[in-house]
Amino acid sequence: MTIIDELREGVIQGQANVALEKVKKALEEGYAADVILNEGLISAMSNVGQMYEDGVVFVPEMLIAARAMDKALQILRPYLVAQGVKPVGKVAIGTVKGDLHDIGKKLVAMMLEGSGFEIIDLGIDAPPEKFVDAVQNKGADVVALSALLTTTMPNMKTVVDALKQAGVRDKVRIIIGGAPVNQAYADQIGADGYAPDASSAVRKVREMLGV
Ligand code: B12
Repeated sequence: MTIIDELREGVIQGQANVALEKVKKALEEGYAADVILNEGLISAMSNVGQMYEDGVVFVPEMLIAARAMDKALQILRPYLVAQGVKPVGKVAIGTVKGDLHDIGKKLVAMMLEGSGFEIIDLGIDAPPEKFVDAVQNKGADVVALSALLTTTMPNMKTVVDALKQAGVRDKVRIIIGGAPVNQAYADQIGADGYAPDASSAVRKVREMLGV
């Protein structure tokens, strides 16, 4: 078993301290940061995503694995920057105005980050202007909207409309998610797509950007 295999296993098992230690060791052994990212962290998270889809693990295990990945990524990030590894795309993600639920949104953000995307986290209760700003001034390629309440779902459409009004709708792909929404709702409000969970969100965003 190589150090990369051990790292992958640590993330899959959600052992943050193991993941941290293995990333450090892999760097000491001379592995390039992008190899550690792709063959260790990203590979582990896509494994976890698949296990979730297959019903082998559930939300808590996925969250714990995502946290382990996140910790390991904090060590790796400066090395990735130094190596000039470019993110595969930039995603601005937020829970729409009026809505304070953030567990699902965080999970989606972590899985996307674990898959090589740069994340602009706009937080909870995010007004449309924040999404517009992320596209206009921060170079977001994708806007990802989360809502958990039937009463805040309409605020997703408000964001789509605000992006249109600001003249940037064509520059960006929009994906929505959260328990009360579905593909039909995405179509209805003029979003580009919907995903039911974090691992399919990664697949959908990749598909949208062709990466
Ligand atoms: C935890 C929780 C809370 C916590 C939130 C804490 C936090 N930091 O997030 C607290 C206690 C604060 C809370 C408050 C409220 N809540 Co609440 N809450 C929940 C609960 C139990 C779990 C939500 C959750 O975290 N699930 C786990 C995550 C992992 O799943 P998820 O959010 O669905 O996310 C996944 C997918 O949906 C998807 N996804 C999510 N976002 C996105 C985004 C994109 C772009 C994509 C692609 C995918 C995606 O991927 C995620 C990962 O797989 C749900 C019940 C439930 N079973 O869903 C009720 C629930 C959502 N809450 C509800 C209600 C009513 C409220 C309150 C109004 C209660 C009150 N009277 O005060 C307030 C509203 C506050 C507000 N303004 O937002 C209702 C909503 C009913 C409705 N039809 O609108 C629910 C359904 C409970 C119920 N059965 O009544 N809540």
